[in-house]
Amino acid sequence: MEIEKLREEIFEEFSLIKNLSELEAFRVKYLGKKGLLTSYLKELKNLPLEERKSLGRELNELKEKLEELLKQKEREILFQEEDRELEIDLTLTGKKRDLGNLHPLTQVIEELSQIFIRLGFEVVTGPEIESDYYNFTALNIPEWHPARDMQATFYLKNGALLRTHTSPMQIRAMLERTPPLRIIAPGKVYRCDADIRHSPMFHQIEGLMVDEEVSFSDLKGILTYFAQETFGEKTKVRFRPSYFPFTEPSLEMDIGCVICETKGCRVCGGSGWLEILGAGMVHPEVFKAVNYDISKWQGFAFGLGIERVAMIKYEIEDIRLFFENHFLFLNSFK
Ligand code: 2NL
Repeated sequence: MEIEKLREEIFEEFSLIKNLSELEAFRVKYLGKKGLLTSYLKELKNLPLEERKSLGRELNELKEKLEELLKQKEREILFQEEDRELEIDLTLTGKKRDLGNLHPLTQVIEELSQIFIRLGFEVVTGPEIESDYYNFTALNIPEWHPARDMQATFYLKNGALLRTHTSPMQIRAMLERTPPLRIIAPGKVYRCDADIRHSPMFHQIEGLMVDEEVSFSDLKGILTYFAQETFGEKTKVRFRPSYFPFTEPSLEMDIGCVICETKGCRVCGGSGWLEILGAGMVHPEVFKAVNYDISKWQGFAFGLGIERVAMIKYEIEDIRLFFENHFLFLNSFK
């Protein structure tokens, strides 16, 4: 047997190994239990002593060398495979991800809140499940009032209810603080009602200002400023006398129709005006309920529906669009 030739052949074959399975086949072929080198080594005992010595040394050296080379090769192949997995094509274009946006009603709540924050009002929020006392009694809403009816208000089994306006939050805030105060209370409210203009859940912002000298003209000035910030500086406003149990005197504010500018059209039903909010001077009975001295403190309050403002601002005809969450509708408020 020519050991030189064998070595050359083995190394030649070794250099062609490309992957782990070829590597394993090679190892079995030469170094396995029945491998070529293994059987040569076993046959050494049949040779004369001199030959056995020199050939034995050479075969063992070859075996050790191969074992070392195989270990090295295995590591090389594993590294290559890892590299291939990590390969990144830096010339690829990036993945475009759609950005989300706030719900249109959330956007309107934030916009209106900002207007009042600029005027020194603070935002307060609180529970949607309320007691009869905070939602009605403290607000001077009498027992016989239709709002207290089962048909108008959602009652819970334990006698609590879903707030029908955000006023109870104003009561809570007045009890927690001492005047002077300026607060707005935005949030969800609930009424037993559903058609194209009513949703059983909708949103309100109420405002309340209490100080030693707060007049009806302060109220009119602030509401006019609010209307012009929200609908444009040329927006006309008008005030009509009205009635709420918790204010006296009370008023409602209209704005000149945003479509026809008071000429009369389909949107304003031909009147030229759109109802925006209700307001008034806080009723003495409400101040008594929170232990404010009515000979010292006066205040005004107002309340408006967020959906209504959003529908006028964005010319939306059906309130249900806000709650159906169609992608095309929501995406148009980016
Ligand atoms: C409307 C009318 C209004 C109030 C809400 C209020 C709250 C307290 C005391 C007095 Cl704690 N008033 N809130 C006053 C007048 C009108 O809302 O049409 N809202 C949609």
